[in-house]
Amino acid sequence: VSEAPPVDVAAEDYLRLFYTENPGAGVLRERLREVRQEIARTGTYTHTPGELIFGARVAWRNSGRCIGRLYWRSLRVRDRRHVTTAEGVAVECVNHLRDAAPGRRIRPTITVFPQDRPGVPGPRIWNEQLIRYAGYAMEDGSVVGDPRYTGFTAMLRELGWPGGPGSPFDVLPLAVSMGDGPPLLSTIPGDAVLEVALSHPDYPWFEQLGLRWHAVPVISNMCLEIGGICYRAAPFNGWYMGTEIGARNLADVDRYDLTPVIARRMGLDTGSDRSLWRDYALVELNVAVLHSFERAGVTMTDHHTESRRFLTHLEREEKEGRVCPADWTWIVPPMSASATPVFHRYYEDRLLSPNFVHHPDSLA
Ligand code: HEM
Ligand code: NRG
Repeated sequence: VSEAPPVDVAAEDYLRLFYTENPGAGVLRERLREVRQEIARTGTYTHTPGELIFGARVAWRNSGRCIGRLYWRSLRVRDRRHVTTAEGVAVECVNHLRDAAPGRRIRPTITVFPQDRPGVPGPRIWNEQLIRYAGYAMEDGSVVGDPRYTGFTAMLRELGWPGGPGSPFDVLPLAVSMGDGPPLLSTIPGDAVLEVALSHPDYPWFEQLGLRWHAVPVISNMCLEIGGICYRAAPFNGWYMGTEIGARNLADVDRYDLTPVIARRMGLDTGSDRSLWRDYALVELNVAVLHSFERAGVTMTDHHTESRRFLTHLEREEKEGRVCPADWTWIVPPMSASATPVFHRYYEDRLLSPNFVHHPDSLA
């Protein structure tokens, strides 16, 4: 792991990029002088709204793990750098949820909260995503809910969360702190949590499994890094690709582990790996996810469409003369990999800035 460059070097690199790609923005030299002065005076500097918007979009463009980058230019940026209390951050997170999916049509959106300044750390959102389901560890060793969040759920209970009703899909409260202080817990109002109940086009029994998932993935524990500035609280969302839910969240053995349940309901021979019962069950689970979101009118993509779009994006980036960093192990979908075009090639992967980064001390 290499050391991060000093803030003035990172700032200059970013401002060069900004003025190169936004020729109408003005004169680089003048802005550089201003920024250097602000750094000398305060130890940091403040992005203009235009620098923030472009920086957030390019951070998405540079996210080598994201297959959804074709529409990076359309990212909506909610500038909430004036919000300085944990209560205010929680309120704006809820507003983000409402604003990102008006009428069930999801719009890629990021909300940016105050940056870290010397002696004045910005807010932290402890949740991995704004909406996640509790995992309750039972005495018999089983888990009710999402096993990925048993530790986080237990921590919230120690911090005073009484727990939800105990369903497999209890939405966790938000935990927001200013710097490293203790977090404020707030319940997300039900009307801000868009969810889709799952049914299958051909299996009437599927609906009785009582499965559901939230419509909007809002990653909230990554740092938006632009020109040496850390926005530790900058939750962002696009829409789901069906396999994230159907081939991972509901299917992984250490998550909801539903393939055996579905295979048995389908009457498959689960005694032999070679019957490929897991594969049949996975396909039907993924059919159900795509069908249910479609029926509910909620934006979602499938892995074939998104793979094609990603290759279009790669081509466009190359035409623009840019390297498009991509991590094969994340880009290739978790099912039917070789049936998608992204499988059949290699990519250049590079760590470019701006970007979204995981800080080692993030809790979730
Ligand atoms: C990762 C799809 C929008 C930034 C991913 C992954 C998928 C995906 C499938 C891999 C997730 C996994 O395997 O767990 C999409 C789709 C979008 C979209 C379909 C629809 C518009 C966005 C937006 C941003 C973004 C708006 C940021 C502004 C990222 C980042 C990762 C990622 C940083 C890596 C996350 C990590 O390291 O844990 N995306 N994405 N994506 N995406 Fe996107
Ligand atoms: N796999 C995770 C979400 C990761 C990001 N995926 C997106 N991002 N689609 C899950 O919750 O299943 N996005 O910003 O749209």
